[in-house]
Amino acid sequence: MFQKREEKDGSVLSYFISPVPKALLFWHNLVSYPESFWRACSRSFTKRRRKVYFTKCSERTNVTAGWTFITPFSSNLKYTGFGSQDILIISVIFAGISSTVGFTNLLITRRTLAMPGLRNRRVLMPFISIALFLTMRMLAIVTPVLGAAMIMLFMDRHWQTTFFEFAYGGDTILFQHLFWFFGHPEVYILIIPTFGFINMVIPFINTRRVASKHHLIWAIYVMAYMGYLVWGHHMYLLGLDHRSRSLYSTITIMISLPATIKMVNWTLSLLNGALKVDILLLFTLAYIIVFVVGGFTGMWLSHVALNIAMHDTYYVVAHFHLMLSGATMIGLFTGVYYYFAALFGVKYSRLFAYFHFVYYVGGQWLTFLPMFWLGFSGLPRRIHDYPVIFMGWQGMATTGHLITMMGIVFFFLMILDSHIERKVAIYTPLGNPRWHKRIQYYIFKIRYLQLTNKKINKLPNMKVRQLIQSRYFNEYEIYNTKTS
Ligand SMILES: [Cu+2]
Repeated sequence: MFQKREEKDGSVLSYFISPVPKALLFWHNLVSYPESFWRACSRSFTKRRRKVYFTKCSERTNVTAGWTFITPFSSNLKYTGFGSQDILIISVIFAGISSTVGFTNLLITRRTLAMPGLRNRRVLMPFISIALFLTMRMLAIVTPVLGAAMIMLFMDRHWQTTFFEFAYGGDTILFQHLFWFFGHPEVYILIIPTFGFINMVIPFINTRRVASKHHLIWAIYVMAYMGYLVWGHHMYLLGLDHRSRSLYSTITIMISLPATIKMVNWTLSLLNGALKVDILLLFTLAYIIVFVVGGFTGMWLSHVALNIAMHDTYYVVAHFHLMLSGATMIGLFTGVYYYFAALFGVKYSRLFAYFHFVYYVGGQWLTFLPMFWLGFSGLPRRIHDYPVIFMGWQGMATTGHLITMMGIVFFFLMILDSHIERKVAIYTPLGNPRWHKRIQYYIFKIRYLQLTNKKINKLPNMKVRQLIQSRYFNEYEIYNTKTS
């Protein structure tokens, strides 16, 4: 339409020859045809437009397999040519080697250098150590599976094996089983350390022990071990038989039990304490709320019948990112604020930490709540365009993401500002509650000795005084204020 009208008024030649700057000619077009504003911005030249078209299409053939390496596309060079897919596979193998070196180091250190008699679930270990140890063991189980799957994929592409090639006796969906056997425990590997952080932070902000810490430890163990049995809930629609699907669905729903135990314990711990109103408390509350919302939306997805309706919609994206970029990141930030004095030697800047909290958490809600509605409306995921009817919610989600990014900027500004103002860290929470208790005990003991010595010194008889002092105190604990 744009082209036709331009030809009709005969301005095509003058467009190329005239000394008038092209920008001004654009202006003429914009004034004449206001409805073609965005066209003038993005499609000013037909050639350029064609180039963009080809670029996008060629990129899309390279990434057809997606980040989950969907197999007929990722395992055969005729779908994804030599290039980005191979780089992706090799980099995943390298990352696997890297994490293998990491967890091997830590697990062997723990096994060989721990003090005699240390057991995993004994309460004197800090929660964060228990959580990290558990994630190391999970990594040790699932990383080799992913590495093997990646090597099989690479061999299918370049060395004529047919692990995933149906025509030659391979199994196309075997890869998805291997991938999600890694993929589901992986999200638990990401979030279990934040359980450890929150378990550590709640007694600190609350000046009260966390409720039933054995159940909290038990809950993360159960979540970790059950997490190996539910990978099929990512594959409800690829042709699993219904018995398997109900099994995966049931176990997935069962995982909500330990998760609920954790939430209830944390909420009950917060009820009866003397709360320190601080950034840590804000982050902890946000963590609990975001985790609960993300978990409940996950319960919907775990159900087979509902999942058929919601599979590959924005609903899944919203649930998943509310758990990861929402709950996990908020938990990590909680850990950073908790250990800030130990990490940097100064206290964090409260003002910027508050801005960080408000922008990050607010941005997360603004991003992912609209995505739930978009998913209910049936908008599929992994698209680069959408019907204009969804523009309102999409705009809200985009705004939310920008606000989240401002939150990240405030996080770095917080680190900068706390180093500029250099406030003295009065306490250094090193993560061991017994440390605080022992300091408190010494303070109490010294004060007690001072007061009792003062009373004893008031006694008139020197011999009685000395008798009592020698009976109840050792030589270092006697404070003589009188000499006679
Ligand atoms: Cu999963």
